Amino acid sequence: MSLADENKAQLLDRLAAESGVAVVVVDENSNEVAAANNNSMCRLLYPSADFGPFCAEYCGKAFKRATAAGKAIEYECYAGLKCRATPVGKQHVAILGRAFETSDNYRRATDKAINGDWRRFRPTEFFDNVIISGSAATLERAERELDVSVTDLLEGIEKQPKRGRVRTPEPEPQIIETPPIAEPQQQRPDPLESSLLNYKLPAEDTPSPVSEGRPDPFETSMVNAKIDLSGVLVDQDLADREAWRAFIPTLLKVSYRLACRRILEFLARHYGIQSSLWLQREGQQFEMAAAIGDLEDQPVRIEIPVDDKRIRAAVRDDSPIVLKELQTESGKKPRVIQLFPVVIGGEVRNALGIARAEIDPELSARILKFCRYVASRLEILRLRDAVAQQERLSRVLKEFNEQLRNIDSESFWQRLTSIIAQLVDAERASLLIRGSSDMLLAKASIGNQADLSTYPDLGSRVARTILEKGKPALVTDVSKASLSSVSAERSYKTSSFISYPIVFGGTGIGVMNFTDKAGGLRFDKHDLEALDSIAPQIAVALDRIALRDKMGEFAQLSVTDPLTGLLNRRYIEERLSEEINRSDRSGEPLSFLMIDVDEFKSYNDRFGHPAGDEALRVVGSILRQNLRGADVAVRYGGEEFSVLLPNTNTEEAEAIAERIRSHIARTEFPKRQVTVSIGVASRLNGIQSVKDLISAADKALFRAKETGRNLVLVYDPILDGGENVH
Ligand code: GH3
Ligand code: MG
Ligand code: MG
Repeated sequence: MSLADENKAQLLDRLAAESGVAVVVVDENSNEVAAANNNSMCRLLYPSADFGPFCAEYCGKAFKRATAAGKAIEYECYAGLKCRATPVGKQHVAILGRAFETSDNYRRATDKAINGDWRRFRPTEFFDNVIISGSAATLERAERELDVSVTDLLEGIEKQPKRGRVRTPEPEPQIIETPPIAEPQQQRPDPLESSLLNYKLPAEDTPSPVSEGRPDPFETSMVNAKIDLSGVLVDQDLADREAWRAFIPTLLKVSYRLACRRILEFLARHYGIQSSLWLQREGQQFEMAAAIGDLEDQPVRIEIPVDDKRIRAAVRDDSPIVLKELQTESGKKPRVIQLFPVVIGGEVRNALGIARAEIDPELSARILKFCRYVASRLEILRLRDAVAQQERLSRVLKEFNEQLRNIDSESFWQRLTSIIAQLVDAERASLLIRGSSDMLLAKASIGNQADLSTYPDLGSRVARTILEKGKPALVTDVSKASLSSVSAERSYKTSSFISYPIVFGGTGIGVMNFTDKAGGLRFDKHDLEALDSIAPQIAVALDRIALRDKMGEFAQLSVTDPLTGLLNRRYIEERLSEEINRSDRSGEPLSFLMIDVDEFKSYNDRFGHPAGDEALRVVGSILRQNLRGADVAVRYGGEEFSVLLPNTNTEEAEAIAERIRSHIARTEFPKRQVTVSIGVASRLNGIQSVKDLISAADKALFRAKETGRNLVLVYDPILDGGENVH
């Protein structure tokens, strides 16, 4: 490596490390000339025959677009990754990012990798370095770092600066910002609690007449909204103003969730509003962000959509909407909520609900002004928290992927559980795995005083139901849910929990439970979303570990070959049937190689049996060097070997076989050159049994021998069809 190359590599590494995103430099032919912290998804998708063409539409055009624009351009690629391409010097473009900016995009990607088109990639490789970045600011910061010196350095290393060549200017390309593909909103399973109260507009409620001559708050820009707010302050009485001023700084110190609650507490203290709720906009609906007093005890669902004309009318008139309780216990008077929509930047973002039948107009006006004053600050908190949540997801994923490499460590389960608990801020968490005879076994627990493994019939309350249904449960208040009471020694600090199933190939294989959310808060749908984005990876990890444990049992039997240290034929036959079932369940491909040493009889005849043995040992070690984590190499017998390649399609298997063949062919053996012939077979339609798969690989191997040896051939139903070769 030349000095310039070394500098360049170090520089990119530093930049990538500081920004936490990928930094990839491409030349005018879209070749990646340097990369640091590249996204593992891109490493696999970019060169692949099937997905490369999609990448070509995005990163493949980054050079052209960014140089034509003469400045940084941004795009979100088909994989949902946010990228910023910026020219560095005249002959390179740096692509920064390759990062998920929303957990929704990330969830879509994991879904595709586990259940969809990207299933062919090995998940541990695919997710090895997935980058999640909370904000566009990260990319901008990284871009600023690509300063003049970087440009100089990159330009400096160019072998042949193409002087004198005039580049024909490309027509200004249209930069298309692809919005993430809209998917129907996932239907959340109903929380276990059944006692939600529904509030709707009463039928007799008539929309307020639209007042004339007032500016429509929906049209007000952000700037105007600020001016309005200061105007509001001027005619506010001093006590109010002082109190608000003192209150705001305390708000900015806490999380968004807590801030919503603090607002309600302030209203209680300052205006004597004992029962109230704070709603936030989610799409076209209002969702509960916080509640105090009577409304806290009884969860409330507000069913009026944000764009309802009565909401607009209420905004124009600065007056609340009166909502009546839909269902009441018989004989009870329906309760009433006064709902105040709160506009920020010309949009209804929040609403305050007050549980009162009547409200004094003067008080109502003051409260509304307070809400507007406070809501814009709250919006900042919400955005800050959203970014922090992304960053946390990113950190947790990194740790999670690092842990996957320590799969053999004793504390693996414990650490994994603790990492996932951090994601949802749970102080207590447990991981239960379905063992033999469907019993749930505790694999790890965090923050539990009691030893879970001593519990009789563990998980019978909730986890078992969740496992069967395969759908998570979010319980905000356990006392309202129809569950049998929890034994006292478990003494949970808060009344909210999540029970989340881990499903692989349609089967529930485990359950994670989270309780005691930090700060005494309740779990909410954002926690579920965070778990959704990591769940497929947990499933794959669990499945792999379960398999490894099973293999541990195999190891007790005599399944290793003493000469090469590889596993033997007995093992591979057992394992193959296991993997075929697995491939049926998960839909993952599966390939098998049959390898035979060429002309080995003459090797023995010339150099003796011990020399032959030594050569077989070398072949065994070359096999081992060429395999990936989940692959299994065995000595099938004599001078025959075989390799099982889980989650590997024919194309990849052929490439692996070719790597093995050429590695052996160029290795110096002690006596003379040794070569092998390899037959490749994959589980396609028609190949169902272990026997058929082995036989197909065998036939391809036979053809390789006939064709001239030192060769890899893939099973072909036409060429290799017909009678068995043996
Ligand atoms: P080809 O496979 O290319 O058709 O020719 P080949 O000479 O390898 O033919 P074949 O498969 O019939 O011969 C296998 C030879 O491998 C027979 C035996 O001398 C040798 N062999 C088998 N097992 C062992 C072993 O455990 N140690 C040693 N040293 N040699 C073995
Ligand atoms: Mg043989
Ligand atoms: Mg042979």
